[in-house]
Amino acid sequence: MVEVDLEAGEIDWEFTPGVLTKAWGFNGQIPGPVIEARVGDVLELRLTNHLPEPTVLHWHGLRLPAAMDGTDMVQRGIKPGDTFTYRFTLRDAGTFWYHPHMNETVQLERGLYGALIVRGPDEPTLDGERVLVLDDVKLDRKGQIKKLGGLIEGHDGRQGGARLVNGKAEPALFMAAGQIERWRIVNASSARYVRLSIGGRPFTILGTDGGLIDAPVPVTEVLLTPADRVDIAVGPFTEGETIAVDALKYNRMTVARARNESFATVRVGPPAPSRAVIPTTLRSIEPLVSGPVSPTREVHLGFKPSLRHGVTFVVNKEPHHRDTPVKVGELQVWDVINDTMMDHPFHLHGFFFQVVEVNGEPPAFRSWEDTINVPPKGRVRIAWVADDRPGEWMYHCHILEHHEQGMMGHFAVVR
Ligand SMILES: [Cu+2]
Repeated sequence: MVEVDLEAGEIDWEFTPGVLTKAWGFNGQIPGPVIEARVGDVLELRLTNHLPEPTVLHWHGLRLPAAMDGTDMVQRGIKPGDTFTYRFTLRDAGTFWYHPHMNETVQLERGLYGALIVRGPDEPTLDGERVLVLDDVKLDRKGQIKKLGGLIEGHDGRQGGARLVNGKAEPALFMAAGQIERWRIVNASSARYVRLSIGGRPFTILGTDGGLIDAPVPVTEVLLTPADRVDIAVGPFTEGETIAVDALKYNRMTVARARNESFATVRVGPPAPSRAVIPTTLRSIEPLVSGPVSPTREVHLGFKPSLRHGVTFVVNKEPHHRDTPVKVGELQVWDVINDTMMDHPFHLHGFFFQVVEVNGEPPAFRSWEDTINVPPKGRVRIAWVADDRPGEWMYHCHILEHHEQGMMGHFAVVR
């Protein structure tokens, strides 16, 4: 059993050196503490709310009972001063995260989020591991969190100028020469897409949302939408090198123009021996779908005119769409169709899916995901099977402003 006490409350936090910002954190820090456990452990987490408003805690990516999913569908908000205990078994290895699922555009922007690491029996051996939680925050001239809102923010989602790694703006990361590290990366941004580059150097994808992928994939960049996770093997580098960890320009068709931006710098120190071994097979992932298949439903991500926002974001033409039930054990093949001219990260609660096709093409590798980018006017086919966890579940765009406006669907899983 892993027991954790979390207290959500107001804190003064130094996002940028020398400036104290009024923010919200778990246990006085941003991000909240990294929760570490092993597959099969029971997590018992007592959350005490010292915020001036109610909150609930969602366990992003975890296969848990519906009642523990931490949304306003399955639980009442935890009132200021109250404590709620979340208790569930950690069934899968991977890099997950926790964040409020209430007034998210405020609660996440102010700093309420943290990583949850679950280790399996067969993890690859690397020389070190770091958890890097990426975020951005929009500060005013006094270094305080800027008031939320406005038409552009409602459309683009909120993107801030201060780019944070583990709650600090553009930090230096110190690494020994000659070593290969495992970086577990979480994108906790409200809306920012991070097209991650490590000085243009090659690195290796080991895992995504739902843990290890089937085989390591060498790349020079990887796209993390809001809520995405990726595990990568980084290095080896040479003593004295300075390497930029950047988000390369990614045009997700926003009003604001995309550009290259820095998140951190790697400074390479004296060499240390390496014992890193990355096996050629990481895990066996059986495909849920082989050959031609027709979708069992379509989920249309769209927009509608709105007086308040200019446009408002919806699913199947309605905000907070009520979708049809999903039967336990029945193969789901969903076509998630983007009817808009901008990208949307689609997130399914409580269950992993496989990506079958993106715009008709199979994905580059086999993986389990809970969040996938749906390109403008694009179509992503996913496959998944609900295991026996009936209850109320949901899916939504993970650009928090779009989610808030109603780009989401509720559905029941039934026996
Ligand atoms: Cu969206």
